[in-house]
Amino acid sequence: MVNGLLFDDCCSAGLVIFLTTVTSLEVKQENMRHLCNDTLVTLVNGQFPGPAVEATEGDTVIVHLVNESPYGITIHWHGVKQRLSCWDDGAGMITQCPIQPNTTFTYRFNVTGQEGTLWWHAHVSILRATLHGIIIIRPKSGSYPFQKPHMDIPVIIGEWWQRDLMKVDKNFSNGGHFSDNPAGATINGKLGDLYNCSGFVEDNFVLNVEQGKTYMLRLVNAVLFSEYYFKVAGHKFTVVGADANYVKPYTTDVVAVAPGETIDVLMVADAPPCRYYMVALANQPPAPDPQIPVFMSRGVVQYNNAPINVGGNCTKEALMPEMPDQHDTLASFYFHGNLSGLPSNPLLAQIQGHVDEHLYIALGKGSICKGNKPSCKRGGSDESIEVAYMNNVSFHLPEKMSILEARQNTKANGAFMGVQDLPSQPPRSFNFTDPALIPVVPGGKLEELEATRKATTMRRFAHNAVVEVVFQSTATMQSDSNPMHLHGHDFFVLAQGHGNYNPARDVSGYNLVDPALKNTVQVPRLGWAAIRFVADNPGAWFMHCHFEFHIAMGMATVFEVANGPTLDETLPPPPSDLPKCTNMKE
Ligand SMILES: *[C@@H]1O[C@H](CO)[C@@H](O)[C@H](O)[C@H]1NC(C)=O
Ligand SMILES: *[C@@H]1O[C@H](CO)[C@@H](O)[C@H](O)[C@H]1NC(C)=O
Ligand SMILES: *[C@@H]1O[C@H](CO)[C@@H](O)[C@H](O)[C@H]1NC(C)=O
Ligand SMILES: *[C@@H]1O[C@H](CO)[C@@H](O)[C@H](O)[C@H]1NC(C)=O
Ligand SMILES: *[C@@H]1O[C@H](CO)[C@@H](O)[C@H](O)[C@H]1NC(C)=O
Ligand SMILES: *[C@@H]1O[C@H](CO)[C@@H](O)[C@H](O)[C@H]1NC(C)=O
Ligand SMILES: *[C@@H]1O[C@H](CO)[C@@H](O)[C@H](O)[C@H]1NC(C)=O
Ligand SMILES: *[C@@H]1O[C@H](CO)[C@@H](O)[C@H](O)[C@H]1NC(C)=O
Ligand SMILES: *[C@@H]1O[C@H](CO)[C@@H](O)[C@H](O)[C@H]1NC(C)=O
Ligand SMILES: [Cu+2]
Repeated sequence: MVNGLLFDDCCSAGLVIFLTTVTSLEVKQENMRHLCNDTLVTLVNGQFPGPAVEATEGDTVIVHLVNESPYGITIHWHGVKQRLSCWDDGAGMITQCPIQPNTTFTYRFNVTGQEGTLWWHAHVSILRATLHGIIIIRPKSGSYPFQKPHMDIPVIIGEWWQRDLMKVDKNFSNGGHFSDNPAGATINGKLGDLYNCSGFVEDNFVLNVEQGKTYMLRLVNAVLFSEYYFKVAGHKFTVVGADANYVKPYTTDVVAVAPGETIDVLMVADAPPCRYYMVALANQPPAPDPQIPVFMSRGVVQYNNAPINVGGNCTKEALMPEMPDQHDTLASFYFHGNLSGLPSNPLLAQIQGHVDEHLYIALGKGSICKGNKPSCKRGGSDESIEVAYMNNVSFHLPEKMSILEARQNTKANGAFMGVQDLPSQPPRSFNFTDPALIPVVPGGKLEELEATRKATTMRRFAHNAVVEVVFQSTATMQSDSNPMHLHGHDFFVLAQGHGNYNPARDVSGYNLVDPALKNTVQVPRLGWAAIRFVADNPGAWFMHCHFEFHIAMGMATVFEVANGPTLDETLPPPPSDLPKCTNMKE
């Protein structure tokens, strides 16, 4: 058994984990100085981004979380399948109550049957802006389905916020405020030289490369808001993995990575030995959607033997890549459309045949009256607030007990805590993707959002049920895309399209041969995406949009998966030190 600290040359101290490792993450508030301002932020082990968790497939990971922050915290291991360990999933009020200030909790889980890049982040909730880090799972055999890269490089795209995030969260929960924006974008915690103040220029992330060598860039989008395009001037990528699943190698010069997604690419250092910018640029739908500032961070790829100043064939300035337009969302559509999986996955046969459950989920926005009043003024009035919904129900996070604890306390099929069924389809069909329905911000016409309601919703699936979900983005949610994330399972992405989903036309286009396996699907703006998975992991699994303001506004539900007939298909009882809601002081 070996464990130790390793400083990889790119960013932060990592924890190397073989077999079993006990490691500590200490959550604390500290000041960090950027853009001429000290900002109080919540960090793990004083680092932004937080430390890497590095493991080998099949390992058991044990993490002691010490919470010295003033907030209740949970940590979600994003994309870790958590087979039979739903209690350790770290979804606040879904699988546990928060770890209270000055208390600790130990997460234990296995990383079995997955290889590649995942990440961890706080799941209560907005604090994940600074509480996140990469998870790297390397193959046990040491061999990849492609030539072993010379080096692994985490590339974590983040945002730097100079606001009180708890207040921002409150604003989101009360309908969203377009003034609540980050101060800038970051690559591995660095804002880069596009950001400066009073003559002081922010540091770039610098990647030193050796000519002829192949680097695996492990991209993580950890931001609260936007999908990002990523390019390196003068270089191409071969996409080899997404969400800790290998994909059929796909060559491109631009990567699109949505919040919650991870993309692994190989980059050969085969350009003349100069300096090249790597750029992360946020995209956004065009007007009439309300516009936020352009967020762009850049780092530098520097060849070891490159002359720093003029000399040889290099220009003085590093070369800038030509980025897609910030309003060009088609580049994302094509990038995601070109991802396909390796056809060897054993679950593939199961989803090719009979489907047990069909869900068609419209992702939209409505309004509710404040203070439970039966009627009120809408259309931007103070009497109502805007909320996001799935099939016209906006998710209400339980307050007294976690869903999983309630499940444990209830007999097999009993109802609990007034949890309602998420409808299988939108209660009323309308032209979901008609741009005329895009609510326009103040200054234009007032928002006219229909009434909706808030409830804690769930769908219950029999053990091993084959589930199909079609997500429909709607114009009521502005014309945003929606990165939908499921806990506890990977799913196959069968198809995506623009406009309204139409089964008579679209089912025949499903890819049942080599679909990509993911935990997050980017549902295109004014479009749809279809997924299937086998509900084989008992527990209560959060399913939500990974845009922070959408989840804060209620775009979420829970998928409950029944225990199977045998012990190794049954969720064990909770760990004895699990923070119980009954012990919480509010
Ligand atoms: C950052 O500091 C500058 C100079 O002190 C100040 O003008 C600016 O308002 C600050 N920005 C934020 C977001 O606090
Ligand atoms: C995780 O792996 C360990 C070691 O193989 C095993 O003892 C344990 O039961 C596994 N845990 C789960 C939840 O499968
Ligand atoms: C946590 O402990 C520290 C140090 O003992 C103390 O200053 C702080 O008030 C405690 N926080 C809470 C929320 O109890
Ligand atoms: C929250 O909304 C209020 C009211 O619109 C606004 O004044 C404030 O700047 C917003 N953000 C924060 C962090 O409070
Ligand atoms: C500061 O940033 C602005 C805007 O990106 C840029 O025009 C200017 O040249 C920068 N100044 C320095 C000193 O880098
Ligand atoms: C500079 O470019 C020329 C012509 O492309 C090439 O022959 C030469 O090897 C290059 N020199 C360096 C140092 O890369
Ligand atoms: C793959 O990308 C190419 C070029 O961007 C695009 O023309 C094509 O439609 C994409 N394929 C899919 C299935 O999306
Ligand atoms: C939905 O709206 C779009 C855009 O206005 C329009 O092109 C399309 O025909 C409409 N579809 C239906 C079924 O009315
Ligand atoms: C949503 O439900 C409300 C009642 O809660 C109803 O008034 C409204 O018409 C429904 N809207 C849609 C789009 O189904
Ligand atoms: Cu969303």
